[in-house]
Amino acid sequence: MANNITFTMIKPDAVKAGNIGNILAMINNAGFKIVAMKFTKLSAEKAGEFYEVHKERPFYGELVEFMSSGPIVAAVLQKDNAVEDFRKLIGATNPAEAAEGTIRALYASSIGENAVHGADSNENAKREASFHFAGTEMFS
Ligand code: 3AN
Repeated sequence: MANNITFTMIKPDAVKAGNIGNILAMINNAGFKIVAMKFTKLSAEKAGEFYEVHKERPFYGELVEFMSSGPIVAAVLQKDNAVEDFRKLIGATNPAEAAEGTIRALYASSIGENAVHGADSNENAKREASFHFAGTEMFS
C-alpha cells in the first residue's frame, strides 16, 4: 500500500481548454485506477495551503493565483509505483522539456500553466490525497 497511490490535479488551464476527458483517458490507458475524484475550485487560501512548501519561491503568488483562478479536477490514482510512473506520464515541469507523448508535452502551455499536478513522493501523495479527500471518499 505504501507506494501504490499518487495524487493529481487537472489544473485550471487544462479544464478551460476542454482537456479533462483527454487527460483522464491517458491516465486510464497508462494503467492507473481512479480511487477518488472531484470537480472543484480551490479558494486562494486553500491553494496557498496546498502549495505551502513553495512559499519562499518567487513564483508562489502567481501559482496560488493561477490554481484558484478556475475549477480543477482532483483525483487519487492507484497503480504499482504510482508516484514515479505518474511523473513519467506527465513529463517535465516545463512543457518545452517534457518528453514527447507526455501529458504536459501535449496539453501544457508554460511552466506555470502546465496542465497537471503530480505528487513528487509517496509521503506527499498521502498528504495531498488527505488534503482533498476524506477516507470515506476514496474507494480502492
Ligand atoms: P512539479 O509540478 O513538476 O512537481 P514543482 O514542484 O517544481 O513542479 O512546482 C510546482 C508548480 O509550481 C508547478 N507545477 C508549476 O505550476 C509551478 N512552477 C514551477 N516553477 C515555476 C516557474 N519557474 N514559474 C512559474 N510557475 C512555476
